[in-house]
Order: sequence, then C-alpha cells, then structure tokens
Amino acid sequence: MRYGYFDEKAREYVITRPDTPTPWINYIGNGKYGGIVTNTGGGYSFHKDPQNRRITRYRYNNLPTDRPGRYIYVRDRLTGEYWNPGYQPVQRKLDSYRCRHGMGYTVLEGEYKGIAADVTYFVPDDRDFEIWLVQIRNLCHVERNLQVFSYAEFCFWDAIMDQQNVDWVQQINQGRYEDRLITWHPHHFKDACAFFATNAEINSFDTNLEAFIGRYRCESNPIAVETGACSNSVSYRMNGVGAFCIDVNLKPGEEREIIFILGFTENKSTIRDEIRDYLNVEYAKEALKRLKDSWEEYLDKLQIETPDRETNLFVNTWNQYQCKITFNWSRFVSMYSWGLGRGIGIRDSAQDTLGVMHSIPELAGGLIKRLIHCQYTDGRVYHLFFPLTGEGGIGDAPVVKFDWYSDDHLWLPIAANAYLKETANFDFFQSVVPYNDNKTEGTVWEHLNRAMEFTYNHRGPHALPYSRADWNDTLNLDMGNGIAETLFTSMLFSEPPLKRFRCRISDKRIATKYRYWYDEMKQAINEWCWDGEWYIRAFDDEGNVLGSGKNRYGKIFINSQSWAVLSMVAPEEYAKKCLESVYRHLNTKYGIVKVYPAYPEYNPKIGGMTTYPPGAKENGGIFAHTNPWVMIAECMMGNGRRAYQYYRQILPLTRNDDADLLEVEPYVYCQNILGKEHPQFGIGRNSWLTGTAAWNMVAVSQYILGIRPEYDGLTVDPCIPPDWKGFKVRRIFRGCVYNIEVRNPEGVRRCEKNCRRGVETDKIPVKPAGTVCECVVIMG
Ligand code: IFM
Repeated sequence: MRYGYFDEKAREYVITRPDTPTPWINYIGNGKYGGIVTNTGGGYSFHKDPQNRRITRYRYNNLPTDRPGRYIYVRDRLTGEYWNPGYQPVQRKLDSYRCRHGMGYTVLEGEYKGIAADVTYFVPDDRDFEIWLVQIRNLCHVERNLQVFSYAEFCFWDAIMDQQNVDWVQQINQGRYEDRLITWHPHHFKDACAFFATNAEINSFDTNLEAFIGRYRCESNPIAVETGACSNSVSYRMNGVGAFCIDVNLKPGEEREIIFILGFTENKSTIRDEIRDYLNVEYAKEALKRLKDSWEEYLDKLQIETPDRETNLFVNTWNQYQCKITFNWSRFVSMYSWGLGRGIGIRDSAQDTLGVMHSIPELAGGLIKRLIHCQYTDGRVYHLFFPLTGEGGIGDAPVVKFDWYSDDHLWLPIAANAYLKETANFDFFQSVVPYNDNKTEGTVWEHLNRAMEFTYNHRGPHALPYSRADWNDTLNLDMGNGIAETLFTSMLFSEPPLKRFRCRISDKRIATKYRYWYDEMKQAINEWCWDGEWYIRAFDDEGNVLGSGKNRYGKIFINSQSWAVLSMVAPEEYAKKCLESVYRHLNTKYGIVKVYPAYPEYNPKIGGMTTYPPGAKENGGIFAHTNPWVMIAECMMGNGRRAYQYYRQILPLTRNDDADLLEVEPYVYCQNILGKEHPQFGIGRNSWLTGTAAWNMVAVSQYILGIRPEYDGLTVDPCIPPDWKGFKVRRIFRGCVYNIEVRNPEGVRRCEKNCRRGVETDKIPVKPAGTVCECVVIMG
C-alpha cells in the first residue's frame, strides 16, 4: 500500500490518505524554536530545548495515536457539522485530503462539502514563534456561514514535570487574554510566557482547556466547537489552551485567510511588537517564501545527476534535509525520543556535522566547539547535554549505569578533521574553548589531544581500549573487573588524528607519538582480534571473546569489519575476507543486520543489547546507521557494485509502495529495521534523528560518487556500479562552483590512479572563491 508520493519539483512529500501506519512527520523551525508536525496535524512545539521549555503538549503512548496537535476546526453554523482539514481529531471522512511535507513547512489540505480549508505551518525568519496560515474557500454556489476554531494545548515548560508533578503544575498554570492574544505562564514567572495570537476579529476565546473541551469529552468533540462558541474562560489553574472562535461567512467562490501565531517570549511586553508584521497575511507569505529560498540555498551546495533517479531525489533533497534536521536536534526530539531525557548527544552530534559539512561548514564548526566544551579536563566528554541550560551528563541508558563511554570523545577529532578538510581553516585548532568545568580552558588542538590521550591511557590487557560501552550503547561488558575491551573503539582511535592529522603536524615529537600509537594499536588489533574469517568484537570482563566463530550467539558483528577497513588497520587479505563475511552472514534484502546470530536471552555479562528480543535494535536488527560504514569500506576496496547494492537496500523511498511493512516515513532514513530473526522482519523504527542520515550522505557523495574534500583540493574518486555510464555533480567548495562530469565509457567500477583525463592528478586543486570550475573525469 502506498500513502503518498514525491513531488520532486516542489521538494514535497505528499501524503494522500491520513491513516498512515505511524504518524508521518515533519519538523518546523531551525534548531531554536521548533516543532514536530504530523500528517494529521498532531505534534508539539518547544523553544530551544524540548525538555526544559516545552510549549505544547503531546500524549505519549496514547490511543488513538497522535494527539493532540495544532488543530483547526471548521464548523458549519447551519448544520452544526464540524471537521478538521487534517482529519484529526474529529476524524470526519473528508472529500479530499492531502498533507504536503516540504522543507521546513507542512500544509494540510482538506475539503468537505464544498469547503476547502488549508493550513500551512512554519517558523518564519528564525523567530521564536510559528505561524499557522489558514486559507478557507467556499467552492459552492451558495453563501456559507462557517466558524473556524483554533486549538493549541499548552504544556508546563518542564515537560517531565508536566507528567510527574501534576499536583504542583496544575495549581500554578495561568492563562490570560487581552485583545486577540492569549498568554500562558506559571504563576511565578511574570515576564516569560508562551502565547497564542490571531489577526482575525474573534467571536470568543478560551484559555482554559477544561472549559473548551467540556466534561467527559475530548479533542474530537469539544463542547465549544459543538455549541459554536468558546466561553471566554480565563484559566486560574489546571490546563491551558489557545482557542479562538472566528466567524467566517463566505460568498460563493470567496476565500478568507487567517493567521494564528504560537510562540514563546522572555518578555511579555514585547509580544505585540514581535509578531505585528507577521499577523499581516502578505508579510507572512513573504516569510514563507524566504524560508523556501533559504532551503534552496542550503541544498544548492551539492546537487547530483546520476542514472538513478531515486538516488538523485534522495541526495538532492531528502537526505540533505534530514541531515540538517538531525544536526539541529541530535536524538533529542522525535516520535521515539520525546524530548525527555536524551538531550544533545555528543557522539551523535559530532557525526551529524559530517552530513552538513559541505553546506554549512561554519555552523558545523560552531557545533563542534560546543561539543568540545563538553569535555572534562581528563579528555572524556559528557555523553549528552541540554541546550537551554548547558548542563551535561551521562543520560538515561537502560539497565546498566556507567560514568563514561569509551568512544564519545573520539568522534570529536573525526568531526574536526572533516571541518578542516572542508574549510582549510587551520586557525580552528588554535581557538580556545573552556572545559566543562568552565575553570580551565585549552585550544581545540589541546582538547583533541586530550581525547586521544584518554583512550590511550585507558586500555586493558590486550592493549585495546577499556569499555563500559562504545558506539553501541547497549554493549555493556564491564562487570567491575575493569578488563573488558572494545575493538570498535580501538579502530575509531586508529582513524582520525593518528593518520589524518599526522600529515598536518609540524611538531615532529607529536607526529612520532601518533605514528607509534597507531602502529601499536594496529598490531594489537591484528594480533588479538583476527578470528580467521572476520574480526572479533570485544573481550568481556572475564577475558572471553565476543564476535568469534567459536561463540554460539553473536558470532559476527558488523562494526569490527567495516571499521577495520575505515581505520585501515586491516591488511588487504583480512579486509577482503571480513567484508565478504559481512555479505555472507549479515546481509538481508532490507539491509545488513548488526550481529548474527542474535542473543536469545538477557545476559547481564553482555548488557543492554540482550534486553532486546532477537532481531530488534542492537540485538540483530538492521541498525541502519552501521550500513553506510560497510558501503564506505566496500568503496575503499573498490567494490562499487556491492556498495551501491547496500545503498539501495536501505534507501527508504524504495519502500514507498510497501509502506505498511516499513511503517515509518519513506522520505527519511530510520535508525533501525527489524532484522531477519524477528517475526516482524522489515518494520522500521526511529525515523528522522539518526546517524544514518549523515553517514549515508558521506557514503554516497564522498565514496560512491567519490567527491571528497581534502585539505588542498577536491578529490574525484568514484566507485560506482560498472553499468553506470557516468554522472554529474555540482559542488560548491570554498566558494567555487565545481561542475564535475564523470564519464565511464568502458564500464569500469573505479578510476585507476592517474588514469583520469581532464584533471592533472586525482585531485582538483582549490580554485578562487567566486569562480566556476568545469571538470571532466573519464574513468578507464
Ligand atoms: O550509537 C548509538 C547512538 O548514540 C544512539 N542510538 C543508538 C546507537 C547505537 O547504540
């Protein structure tokens, strides 16, 4: 079953029926004020931090699902019938329905008995509020007397407290009204408030949710809408709502436009000034146009034209879009992590910078410094932090508690290296950033070195990094002996400054140290961790091996194979063998599973991953985040066909017609898909905020198409399926537009070194900003 289609020209995904298997969402806002909008108008809003400053409420684990949201009710005064253009919450069957999710905006369009109503939701110009632009048209031949009601259910700003301390929260909430403006704030806050406003003449309003809904009713049949008037309630306690009732009489063919604005301010007295312009419909429409233009500018930095239309669509629009949303919100706020407890993950955000580095390198560099600020003086980092308060910590890992992860700090050099390659701004190394105690500070370079030193100084009996958990949050081997070791972190450690920065370090002593560390780690890996056909995964806290052919379960793990190649610690023979083993043991038609066979039961010696049933999440699920690492490894080994096969396997839009199985949105990557050992093989979960977005962007653009930024130029090193006759890439790099055409007349899968014609070497040198560089590369 399909629920929608891609409108390529408009860069929209258009949902044509409201009953999607899960709510299919979009994000509005730019990482400051923002919100989630679902295809039926559900979702919630927040300001800077969805945990500490929630604006509207959402009912988690609720049935019916996806409530409440930003609702518009339309009521016919003659018949008393009422409905929503987005179908929910009234659920009246509409004569036509569409949800158009675009870049930073969503439009719900519903038609019922000759009345067409659209609502467009977006955040204008990086402001601290969102606009709901309502357009309502009379398609009939007779005049229609209608009413429009709005509904925004306020939340106590501390979203956890809103659930936990109902006693306190519901005594202190205050809702007030004055001249088409509703404000909402706790009693002890005098200036800061959430607000809801309109430009229309109103019939009536409600600030109190109970008054609007009525006793023993819900959002589907609010008493106010049913009776055709709000009760002008002032809310002295309990729950709040931004509800207006507006009378709309429409002659045949007539249209009316209404603006609602929902937002947050630190200073109540400035609200009217802040929103005045945006209450003008034309001004609001211009703001929407500016928003669309800014997304075009963002996407314009990289555009591709390959023989695969679906790859083009994904890279040119949806994958890049998802990368930015993920960059904004890390893993904090989605339909799976509700903005409660997760915060901004350090390892996650460091990886997210890789997906946007080509388009917004300066913002990415800024985030990297913010992450570096989360470092302790000993070199490790918080696991996550909260953007509003700056507080950091270790997070909410289930089952097993520990105080640091072996890998978090090691993602920082990788991100910094990507920033340097994109910008060549080596002064970045010299920027001074405080440590998380705010008492001491160091240059970025010092911070990165401390990260490396921390790992080097915390190693176990095989000279591999000690581990409580690594990238795999749920592989928790530490039982108190302090000897569990992780191969993944060993490989991560071997990847960045050790090899990449070495060439930039003029200080011979440090360069020699890194060379030595790298050789030492590489030797330990190959001495202790090669299992014959693949690399093992770890040593547990009793010195037993995980991820070996000798194990009954968990024989082979994906990450030790891909990272053996990425970190270049594997000799060629081992690299080939371990990638072949991935294909043989782990690959499925929906993607590569993370481990096989999965663990059948909970095993405290292995930890959180065994809390999942076989085939789910980290226990044998298709953890999509890990798949692009295998694609990159295959490209590094010259296997374009297989890399592309892996790429297509998890490309979400290929599941558009099979949406009942995938369940989640076909326009973005999801974090995990239930694996082959699960009875529901193929179902996706945790769409949107996942490292899958950034890493697929890197895999397809930098390895399959092979356009890679280097300190001193742009490498063109494609590794494509041999039947591709070529492709084109438009890439803006350090201000120069590179129009690159790759031709593959002989059907090869990879350029041989120095074989290219059209460029002198395999690297296009840096050209002056403002110029255009035309470049033809012929594979052969
Ligand atoms: O690497 C983690 C990520 O940080 C959060 N989601 C799960 C991944 C694998 O455990």
